[in-house]
Amino acid sequence: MTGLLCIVVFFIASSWTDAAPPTSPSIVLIVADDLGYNDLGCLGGQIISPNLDRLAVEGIRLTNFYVAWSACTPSRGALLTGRYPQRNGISDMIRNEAPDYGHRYTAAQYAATFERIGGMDVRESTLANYLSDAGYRCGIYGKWDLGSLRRFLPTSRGFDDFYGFVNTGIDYYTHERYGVPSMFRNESPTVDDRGTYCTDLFLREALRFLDQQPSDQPYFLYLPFNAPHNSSSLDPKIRSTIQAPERFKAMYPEVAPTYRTTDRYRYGNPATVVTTEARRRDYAAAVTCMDDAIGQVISRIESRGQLDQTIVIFLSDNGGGGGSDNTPLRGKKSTMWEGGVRVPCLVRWPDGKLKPGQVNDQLLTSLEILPSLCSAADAEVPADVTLDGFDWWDTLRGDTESPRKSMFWKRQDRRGARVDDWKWVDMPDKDQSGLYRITDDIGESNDLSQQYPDVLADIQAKYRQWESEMQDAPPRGPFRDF
Ligand SMILES: [Ca+2]
Repeated sequence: MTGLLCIVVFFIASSWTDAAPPTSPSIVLIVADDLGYNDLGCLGGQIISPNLDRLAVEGIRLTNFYVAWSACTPSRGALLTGRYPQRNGISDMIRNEAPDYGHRYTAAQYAATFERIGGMDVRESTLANYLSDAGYRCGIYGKWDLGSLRRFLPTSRGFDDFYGFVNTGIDYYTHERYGVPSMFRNESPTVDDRGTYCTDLFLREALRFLDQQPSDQPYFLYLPFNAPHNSSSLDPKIRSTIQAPERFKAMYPEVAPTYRTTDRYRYGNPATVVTTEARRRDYAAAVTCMDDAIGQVISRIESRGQLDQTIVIFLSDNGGGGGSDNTPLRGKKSTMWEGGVRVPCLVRWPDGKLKPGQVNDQLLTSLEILPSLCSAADAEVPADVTLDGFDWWDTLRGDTESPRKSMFWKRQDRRGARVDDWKWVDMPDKDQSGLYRITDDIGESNDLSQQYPDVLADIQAKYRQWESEMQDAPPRGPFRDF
């Protein structure tokens, strides 16, 4: 061995063994897809989730926590930019609707569809950009959902490493969205792992990322699972459920029958679909499998002796959909009811002086996550970037009240607002609207718009003010005309 090589080997070896721990906390941001408000053991639900329960016992559980949109894509865009969907430009879904009616694209057709060419405006910066500039190594394993062209992919948005799917939903085994392959490794599509359950793949990649991590460098591990989103398969037997491995299904009571025939299937023909009971069982199994994967990630960090220095955040990207339990909330994914936008969130960071086992009922949102993580990481957000949230650590430590007094939602014609104790919902397409004192009526059952016209007028005025602020913000693609 030459002298130079010896020195290099010695240097690498010492960086693994003797190096000082990083001075900034590492970050693990875990996102479940369409998890119900009541769907973890620690939330009182029936689903087996010992690892997430442990996060709740050792961390803080947020019970008054909202995401910025009631479905996948804009919720993730807002999470990663710290900006309202209407400000960062991802104010609707990046997807093709035709597969919902059974259409199969040819490759040439698909290449020209919005699902393929749409993406988050390249002028937007992500949490990974800021953390990367602060010296973090950034990896994402799971659902990206912010564009599949090279300029939109995670490796163009601050991440060093990516393995996952680019679309808004997939079949858990084929990794296709309605027949279209969706899995990528960095900038390249891959079908190498076709046939393997995707939660297992994201776990495999997350562990690889951790094992390759120099012990003296902080990291950002973004782990957005597909589970427990509905399977995006054209096969009605698969599409009507949430796929899960047999060993996790076996942890729940057997259900029979598993299938039924329906003449009201979306493609217009009678179809064999999964029964409601089987769907709930499969959903639960998919959540338990995800929980198991999260447990293995936590164990690996623990075995490196760095768990208490690491910030671990878990949330759902929107309210529960099919198979979920949103009790006691009204409505589900896609709606402006609490069941669409209020989600479970857990935060663990002992070194950040977060007391274990706390339940925090302050009004907080996913817009707070980027500023909080950048603050903890000492990562700089340029002054000309308008953020819609704030650093939440003092609120989580119980030192201050949440500065947030309002939150607004817009999904096409659907509008929603939370101002102080009140919530306003307006969904003309469903002929549903109302005003609720949410702090007394979490289930949105008692419409007070007749009794409190002044409150209604005030919340609507604040909504219009927010809408006009979004309209006046520097415009971003792809949905706006500018
Ligand atoms: Ca979702």
